[in-house]
Amino acid sequence: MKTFYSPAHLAHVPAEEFEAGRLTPAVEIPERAEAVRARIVERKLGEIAAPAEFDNEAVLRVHDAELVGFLGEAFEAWQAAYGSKAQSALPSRWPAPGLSARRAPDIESRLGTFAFDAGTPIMKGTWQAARAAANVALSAAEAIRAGERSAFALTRPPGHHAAGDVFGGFCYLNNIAIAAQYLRDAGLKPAILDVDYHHGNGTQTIFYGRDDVLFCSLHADPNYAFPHFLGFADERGLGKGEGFNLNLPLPAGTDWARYSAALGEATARLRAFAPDVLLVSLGLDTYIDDPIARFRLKSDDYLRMGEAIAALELPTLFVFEGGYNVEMLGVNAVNVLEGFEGVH
Ligand code: OKP
Ligand code: ZN
Repeated sequence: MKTFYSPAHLAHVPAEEFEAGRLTPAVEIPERAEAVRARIVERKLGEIAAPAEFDNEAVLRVHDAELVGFLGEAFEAWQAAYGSKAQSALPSRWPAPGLSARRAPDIESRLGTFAFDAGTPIMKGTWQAARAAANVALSAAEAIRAGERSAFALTRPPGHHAAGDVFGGFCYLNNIAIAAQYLRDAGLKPAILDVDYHHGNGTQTIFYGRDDVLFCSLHADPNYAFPHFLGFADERGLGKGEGFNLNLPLPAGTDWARYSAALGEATARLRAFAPDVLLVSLGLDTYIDDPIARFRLKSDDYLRMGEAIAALELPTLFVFEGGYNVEMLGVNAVNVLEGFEGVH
């Protein structure tokens, strides 16, 4: 399987996030993608290619121009307000219901309007990294469009929490949604399967009113897990999109027995949709020793996951999302890809 990868992610180095009432060390760090890259090389999974440059048009099919413009200029505006030592733009107030999101020009107002959490810093290299990740996903999508059976977009930062007009959850641009829309615009019928531990609220929101892109997600129940405000089982889509969004929230402690049963429900829905192409939001934070999550999948389970995805017999684009146990992240991610390929 061919992997697409850009070193631009190395310049996006979050230091801290605001979590549990204090600043804690960041977990969405460059070592994550590098661990996966090293394992791909070690296992000789296939070529690792640089992405092509895509212009903003493909990004703007999914994201508002206002959000894209803001992400491109936020760091400079932050330093203009707080000085050159201020290295992480993080919001600390939001236009909650009852307040008005008028998008005043100052950086705090704009940050609070466009971000939905305080865990997603905008730093010097953030925009370049996020934009390169979109190119990585688009390049992998183009490979599939041109006839490849599978491809892996080794994207960082991740994307599935970013919606058309907001960013958060370590995500700035929704890489998988941009890739899915690109394939849709090429005349294909895409379905998205999100196996990250966290609900892909951004991806859901982007396609919620549509019947031409199916979104299926297995994730930690938002009653106890991030992103808290979306991902419930009764969210089934809106208008003509009704029935084209499937959420399968799962309890803390979910192991492979429980997980694979839910995966079976998702694959049944995917089959019924009869897509031309499958896109997988590949998060590995379902791992038993993930530092921020509460599922109990083991490394071998990821081989089974890859096999279950391969059984759909669709051209498949894997897009990297979360997973924070850096030591096992490469093994777990590549296990899914090797399980898919039947090499193990
Ligand atoms: C991004 B991806 C919980 C921390 C919550 C945001 C998590 C974003 C996960 N202790 N911070 O879906 O892996
Ligand atoms: Zn996650």
